[in-house]
Amino acid sequence: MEHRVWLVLVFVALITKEAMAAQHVVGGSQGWEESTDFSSWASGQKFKVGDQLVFKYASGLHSVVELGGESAYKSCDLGTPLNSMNTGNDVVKLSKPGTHYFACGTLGHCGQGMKVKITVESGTAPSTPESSSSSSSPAASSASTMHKSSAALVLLAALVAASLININVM
Ligand SMILES: [Cu+2]
Repeated sequence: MEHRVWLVLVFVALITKEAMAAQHVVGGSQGWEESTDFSSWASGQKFKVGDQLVFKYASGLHSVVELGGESAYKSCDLGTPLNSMNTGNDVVKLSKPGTHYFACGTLGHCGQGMKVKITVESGTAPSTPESSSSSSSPAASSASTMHKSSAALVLLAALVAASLININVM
């Protein structure tokens, strides 16, 4: 009996972890391309701390440059990047909440719209829903729905666990 409870707990922990971290292929099936509409792609995603971005493109045609802030992003100023990558399969781990700015380093591409702004929610601390007052962040409302959906999943897993235990007892 004791063992079974532990197994169930491990199972629940695995499900929860799976729900917490995700990999986002930037631009979806179109990938990192001039023709992709990155703002609509990004608006359909939820980015959490621990998630990964994957930039997929033909190496040599494009590259990935991480920009320092909003103004560089708006003006496509690629002069002082935080990071740059060019393998064609570049993985970026979103290790902290906040906004990350990426653009293509190929001349002219950023100006053509080949850039994306990623807002990362602080989704790893579900026990502090109110205290994290990220002021004036538009992500605040979606962050709370995120917490709700993860809580629902944990609850579901707990219900499954409870039913397994009950069956075993009987
Ligand atoms: Cu490009």
